[in-house]
Amino acid sequence: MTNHDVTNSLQFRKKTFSTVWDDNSDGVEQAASGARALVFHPNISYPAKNSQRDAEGRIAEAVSLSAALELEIVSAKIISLNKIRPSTYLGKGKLEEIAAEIAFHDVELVVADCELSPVQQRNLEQELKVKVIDRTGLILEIFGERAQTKEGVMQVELAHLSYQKSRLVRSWTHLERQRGGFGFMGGPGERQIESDRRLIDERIAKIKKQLGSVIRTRELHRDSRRKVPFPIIAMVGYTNAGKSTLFNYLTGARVMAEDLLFATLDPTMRNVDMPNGKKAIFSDTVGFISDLPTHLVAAFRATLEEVIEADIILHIRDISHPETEAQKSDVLEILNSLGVADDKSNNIFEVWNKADLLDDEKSEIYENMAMRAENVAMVSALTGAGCASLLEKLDQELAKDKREFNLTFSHAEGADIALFYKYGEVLERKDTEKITKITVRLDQAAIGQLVKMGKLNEDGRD
Ligand SMILES: Nc1nc2c(ncn2[C@@H]2O[C@H](COP(=O)(O)OP(=O)(O)OP(=O)(O)O)[C@@H](O)[C@H]2O)c(=O)[nH]1
Ligand SMILES: [Mg+2]
Repeated sequence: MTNHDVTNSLQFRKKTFSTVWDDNSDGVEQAASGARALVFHPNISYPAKNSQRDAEGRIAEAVSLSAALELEIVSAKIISLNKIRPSTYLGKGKLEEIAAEIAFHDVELVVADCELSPVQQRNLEQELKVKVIDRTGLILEIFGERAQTKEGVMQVELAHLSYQKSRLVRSWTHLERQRGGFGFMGGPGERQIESDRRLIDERIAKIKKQLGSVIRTRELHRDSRRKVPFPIIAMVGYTNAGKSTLFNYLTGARVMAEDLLFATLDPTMRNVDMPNGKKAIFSDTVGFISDLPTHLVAAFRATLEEVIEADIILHIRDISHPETEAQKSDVLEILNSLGVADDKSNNIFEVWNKADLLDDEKSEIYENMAMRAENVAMVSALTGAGCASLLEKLDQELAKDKREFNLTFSHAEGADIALFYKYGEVLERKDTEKITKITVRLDQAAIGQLVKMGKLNEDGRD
């Protein structure tokens, strides 16, 4: 096989199970959507992990993830385990139980809500005689389906490749299957692994280079945004928290908002007219999830860079979700790992969304808490309740690092006055026959720009 062939076969194909399915593309399409799936979540008694979540919540999330791929879930199970078997993950008894379910429900695919080693995946497939996909594989597939922009597609492919690379160890791999090999007959030889790894590395390097130029374009855009000094408000949050719904409500955009995990992948930005008469740029982006594969976080770093630069990080939470606290810690953990923020960061503002779903009692409790907290607003993105007050609070928040200047202009300086109107918030204006005096509130970005233009110095104007 030539280099070219393998590189092509590695190309991330939309709407396919490229990690788990054979190379029969026709069958792939069919199997991917509507495949009859069994989903299981292993509940491991030791070590107790992530105690904030219970197994019920976990399996519910795994089912939602599977539904996001349009699988037909015919069975969802919590499987209690004392320990993980290195070879098959599950013990013999559990395997038999699952095999019986597979036969009974005519299952075509097993979704394991955990991380499987390549060997475990292979052995499970051999034992159960159906395809097996783990959590990372599942999320990668969803991302692959959602990616719309060139950048999104590249990022997902990058994530996919590093995932594949990490699995090229003494095991049968997708690559080998695609080669038309008899995957179940044993692993590829060392030389084969080496050459696969090299091909993947080459492809990774190529994508990184392409992504690099996208990132530079993005930086140019960001620079030009800085020249129009509107503050940037980056929306982050757990998947399905309602980011896109809120974004659409505030901006009048029509980003896909659905009861679907990872409905949004590619970032979108839009202006919002704030109550103070100025604009702010809101950005909607990919949602987070617990145990987000590190490959994915890394691949989406460039996208999330907007978040790093944001004036305010707007953390949208589904306050009606039974695991809203666990989701919050997951989001903070990911922000932390990206070097964006931690729970002490003072530019995080929480939006408690889906307030309409709370019962009266909870609603009152949360409302009181939100009122006392400085950086919290309770809203319903669906009905719009609380959104006006959210924007007011964001205005106040943005005003925090602003400074007020009292400036005097001659009548010949009309253009300069207009400039201050554009860049800042004119709080007061007095016109006399000879001069105009204004009090203007400027944020740091605007001050920087105006100083650069020679229209302002730290004490005001010359
Ligand atoms: N009842 C109610 N439902 C809401 C509210 N906000 C969002 N939803 C619903 O929650 C689901 C998810 O909303 P999205 O806006 O797509 O969520 P998201 O955070 O953008 O999700 P991802 O893009 O998947 O990360 C949709 O079915 C929305 O209609 C709300 O305030 N109240
Ligand atoms: Mg969304």
